[in-house]
Amino acid sequence: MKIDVLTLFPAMFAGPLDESIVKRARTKGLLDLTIVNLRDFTHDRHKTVDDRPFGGGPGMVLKPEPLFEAVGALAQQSTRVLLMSPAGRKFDQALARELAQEQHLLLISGSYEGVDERVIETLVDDEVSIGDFVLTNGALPAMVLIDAVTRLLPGALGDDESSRDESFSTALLEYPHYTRPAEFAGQKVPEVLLSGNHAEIAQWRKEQAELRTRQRRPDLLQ
Ligand code: 4GS
Repeated sequence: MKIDVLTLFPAMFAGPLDESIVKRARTKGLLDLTIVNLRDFTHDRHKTVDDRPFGGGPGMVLKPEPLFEAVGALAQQSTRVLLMSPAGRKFDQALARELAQEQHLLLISGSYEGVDERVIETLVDDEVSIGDFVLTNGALPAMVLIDAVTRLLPGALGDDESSRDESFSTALLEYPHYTRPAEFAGQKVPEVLLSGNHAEIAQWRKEQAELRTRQRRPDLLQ
């Protein structure tokens, strides 16, 4: 899969995408990721990407010209162009699975008050929100999306990492996990986990996952 990101803050992307599973997916050639500076698509001396909103009001708006030029240069017929925005479709595991099927994603990481509406109408296939809160720009949402999508690419997870994902653990919250020591600061690990009875352990974990989901996230059971 190829993912291009258009951003005003390319330096924000150094780090999160150079570690762990995303790093390995890139090294293996499963993910071809390019961070592109939107300012590279300006032509004036000041590399202007934004301007004041028509009609007045606070904040600045991303100008259409650099975005039209950038998307024109980077997108193919098959490219899915996504704008990270709180006004978008809520990002969830189902959307991550859908996007993991695409050949090419072009993520526009919004900034400031917003993006000229003509960009959204003409260039953007979907707006995507990572949740109902306001961030300073769309770089973190883009990285969240890339992380969730990359781990779904075939071959991205090791056997150990992926087998767990197959089970009910995606539809329900995870059961509680414990490791050694069997007693820590007076708190004991549930006896069943030390029993060696794999059928009973599986049953206990299933019950715990269902209990937790009912108590904490009943919406997941709807
Ligand atoms: C989100 C979000 C976001 C909104 C960008 C204010 C700068 C900012 N983008 N999911 N302007 N939540 N974007 O907060 O996607």
